[in-house]
This record gives sequence, structure tokens and C-alpha cells, in this order.
Amino acid sequence: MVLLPPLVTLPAREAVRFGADAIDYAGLAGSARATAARLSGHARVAVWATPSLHTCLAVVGALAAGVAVVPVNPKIGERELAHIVADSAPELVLAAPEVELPGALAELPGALAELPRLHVDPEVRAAGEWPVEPDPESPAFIVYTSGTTGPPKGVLLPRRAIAANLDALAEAWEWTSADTVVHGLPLFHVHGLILGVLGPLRLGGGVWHLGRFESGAVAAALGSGATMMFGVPTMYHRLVADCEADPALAKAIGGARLLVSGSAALPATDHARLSAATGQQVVERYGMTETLMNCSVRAAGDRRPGAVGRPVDGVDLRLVDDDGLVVHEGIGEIEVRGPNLFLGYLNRPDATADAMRDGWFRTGDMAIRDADGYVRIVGRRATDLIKSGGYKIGAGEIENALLEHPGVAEAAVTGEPDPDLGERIVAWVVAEGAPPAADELADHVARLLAPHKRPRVVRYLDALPRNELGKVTKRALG
Ligand code: MCA
Ligand code: AMP
Repeated sequence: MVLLPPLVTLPAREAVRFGADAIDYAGLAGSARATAARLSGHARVAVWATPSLHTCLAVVGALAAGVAVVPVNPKIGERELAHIVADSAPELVLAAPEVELPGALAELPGALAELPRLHVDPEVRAAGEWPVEPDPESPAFIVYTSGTTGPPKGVLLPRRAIAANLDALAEAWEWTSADTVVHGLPLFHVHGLILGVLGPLRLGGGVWHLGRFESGAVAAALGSGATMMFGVPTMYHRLVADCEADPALAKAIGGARLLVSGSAALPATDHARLSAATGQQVVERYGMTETLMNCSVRAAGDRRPGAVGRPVDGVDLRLVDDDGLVVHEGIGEIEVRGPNLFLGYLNRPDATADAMRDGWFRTGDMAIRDADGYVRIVGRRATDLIKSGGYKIGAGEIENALLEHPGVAEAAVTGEPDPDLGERIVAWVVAEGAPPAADELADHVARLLAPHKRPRVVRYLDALPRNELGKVTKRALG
């Protein structure tokens, strides 16, 4: 199995564009061969995953070498970075020479500064044979994802899962080499990196990355050759408002072949508003870092608001009750199995065992099925997982970070509905002495963990509500 066949067959077309930086398939293959030669003998590398051509070249080079990539959020905070580097033990870090660094840092932060650093010069290319394809079961990526408590877990994603899942999505979306995907998603998660970059590259199509999401830039790309857009619901929410205000923008968006939303539920109101403004009905798909994509509405299928379609090719899906018994009618937890599944959590056999039941992966997502098999996600088993802007965030990690602030005696974190972000992070704080300013607590969490994990609202209480066992009763908050 070759993960990226177009790098061997070399279609005569541009592969990747980031602003003014672009590279065709021959250039990408030449760069990947040169990087693979430099990485040979290594097992694991970190990539400082800025939204740039450099990240794309570094990842494709590492994949060619069979070296597992740990993508790192370039806005990562110090506590989270220390955990990821200690847990994944990368041997090198690949970062562009001029990178965006948090604060006024001159060097890569924390433990990354101590690793040998490599940068991929797009002009340095090697000719010759394509490197021998690694074992399909070998890990291609270790992607960190939050749980309800503790620090994020490293999800080991094998090459087999990526190839199988991208092929299933190509089938579902009638996605071919004729397509160019436009997006502004971060490149340290499955959505932006695996679907949004490797997807086009597996098919021999194109990807235009916008650096950051902006409605006008999406419209300009769709007006000049891009055919598909990928985004999280927050991006569609913003796009809808912009389309309603600007008919020319709405017309450009209306010209897309396919708009795909995922990472969180797309509100039915935004689906309907976008359809009214542009004539486009967004196709929704449902996935997880551990499973890649499980379900999707098909390009030729019924685009029902609030539904994520049927399982994609190769994926088995069932709904189970609290005892693990299959539910045929009504709500159940989604369990999936198939070639899309991860290998396990790095260094966490306990968490891996907990996540599996008889070969099925327990997603923690609650759903019902329409009579024709369409899946509707209705909630999540754990209230301590928050989806904000499409990012999964554990309440526990934020609570721990807040407790490290000298002005915080007790803290509980919840998610509250938010029209833009889906959910916003709310911190409930019992202060130690004079209550710290809300911004100060937000900055503190952003510095330790990541800016997207910062509380958007801070509420002060004299005491947290607790049950007779002393456990915080989060349902009593709000
Ligand atoms: C603000 N900023 C701060 C602070 N406040 N920085 C430090 N300290 C602070 N206190 C900065 C941020 O770094 C950012 O900088 C800017 O201010 C705005 O930040 P934020 O408010 O977070 O941005 P936003 O505009 O609200 O973000 C909305 C977004 C974003 C663009 C939709 O949430 C996003 O990119 N979401 C995508 C999530 C995603 O890809 N999820 C996939 C995982 P700057 O402007 O420089 O950035 S799920 C997945 O992969 C599964 C498999 C699936 O199903 O897809
Ligand atoms: P992550 O761990 O960041 O990969 O996020 C995976 C989670 O995102 C899933 O378990 C779901 O809760 C949520 N998710 C992804 N896509 C959708 C969708 N289309 N609708 C609702 N929830 C989604």
C-alpha cells in the first residue's frame, strides 16, 4: 500500500499552495525524497505545525521516510508542550527558520529548544527511487487529544487507517484529482492535516491553505479554481453572516462543488441560513482523532440538517446502552470498528483498554438513527469534554491549570452553549483573597495550555456546589 501514490506517478499539477508559496507534485516528491534521506534512521519527529508550506513539506518528508510525526500547535503553552515532548520523546524537531513563536521568544520554547532542529528548504530536492513504503501498521502520526481529566493523550495513527479512511471519503464525496480543497484549519489536528492536506495529496488533487480562515479569502479561492471547502461549524457560522451581508460573497460560495463541515455539530439554523443565502447545503461528517471519519452524508445523498449521514465504507457502527447491549431504537453510545481505527494511546495501555469493547471503539458520543440509517448525534457521554470552535478540551486540564494560579482556591470548568463557538469555556472560581481579573486567568491558562483552552467567561462563587461525597456537582452550576 502506497500512502501517497501521486508522489510516485507525479501528476502534472500544483499540489499545495499556502499564500504565495506553491509546489507541484514533482517538487513535492523531490523535497520529500531529500527530507526522507535526512530523517532516515529516526523513529519519531516533532513538527512545529504552523499553517505553512514548511509544515506540509516536513510532514510529507517524514511520511516518505516512515518516521512518525508529532504535530505541535505553534501556540502551545508551556505545561502542555512539556507533557507532549516528554511523552512522545521526539528525536528532532522540524521547524521553519523564521517561525511564529509565542510571546517574544527567539527560540522554539521549552524542551523543543533542546532538540536538534531541522528545517526543510523547498528548493532542496533529491531525485531517484521513491523510498521503500513502510509497513501499513506503522504509526504515521501521534496526535494529542484531550480527555476528561489529566493531560492530553497521544493517539497513534497508522498509515493503514489514513489510506482506508481517505479512500472512503473520496468515495463519499465523489472527491477526485480534479478537486482543489480550500481551508484555513490548523495543521496539528486530524481535520486540517489529514483530511485537509493528505486527502488532496492521496488523490492527486490540490489544496490551498489560507493561513487562517477568512470568508473573503474562501470566496476568492472558490472563484479562482478551488472546488471544495472544509471547515468547523464556527467557520460556517461566520461565513453565513458574511454571505448574508454580501451578495457577491454569497454567489462565490454558491459556486463551490462541495462544502464539508465537521469536528462539531453544525447547528440546523446555520445549515438553513447558508442554504438560503448561497444555495449550498453543507455536507456533514462525523469523526474523531482515534477513528478518523466514521460517518458522512454522501455528495449525492440527502443533506439533512442535524444528521451526519451513514457510516463511510469499511466502518461498522452500532449504538449500545450502558451495559454494552446493542440498541435498535432510541439513543445509544456510538461504537465503531474498521480499518479506520487507531493503534492505541501512546504509553497509555490502560486508557486504550478502557476505550475498547470487544474490538469496538467506544466513542463517548450519544446518537440515534433515522429509519434509513442516518446517524444523528444528540450529545456526549462525558459532560467534562467541551467542544469549542471544533477543538476538544477537557475540563480537568483547565481546572488543574487554574488551580496553579495563586488567586484560585477552587475551580470547576463547564461548557456553555455559544452561537459562534458551539460551546464556550466557563470557569467557576472560588478566589483565594482578592479575585484575579478574568483576563488574567484567561492569559494564565493560555500560557500553560493553549489559547483556545482559555476560559471565555469567569464566574466567582463563595463555594462550589458539592454532593455529600464532596464531589463538585457541575449540573448545579449555571
Ligand atoms: C486570544 N488569543 C490569545 C489570548 N486570547 N493568545 C494568548 N493569550 C490569550 N489570552 C489569540 C489567539 O491565539 C488567536 O491568535 C486569537 O487571539 C483568536 O483566538 P481565538 O479566540 O481562539 O480564535 P477564534 O477566532 O475564536 O477561533 C475560532 C476558530 C478556531 C478559527 C474557528 O477555533 C479554529 O481554528 N478551530 C478549528 C479547530 C479544529 O481544527 N479542530 C479539529 C479537531 P491568532 O489570531 O494569531 O490565531 S477535531 C478533529 O480533528 C476530528 C477528527 C474531526 O472530526 O475533525
Ligand atoms: P476530537 O477528539 O478533537 O477528534 O473530536 C472528536 C469529537 O468531535 C467527537 O467525539 C464528537 O463529539 C465531535 N464531532 C466531530 N464531528 C462531529 C459532527 N459532525 N457532529 C457532532 N459532533 C462531532
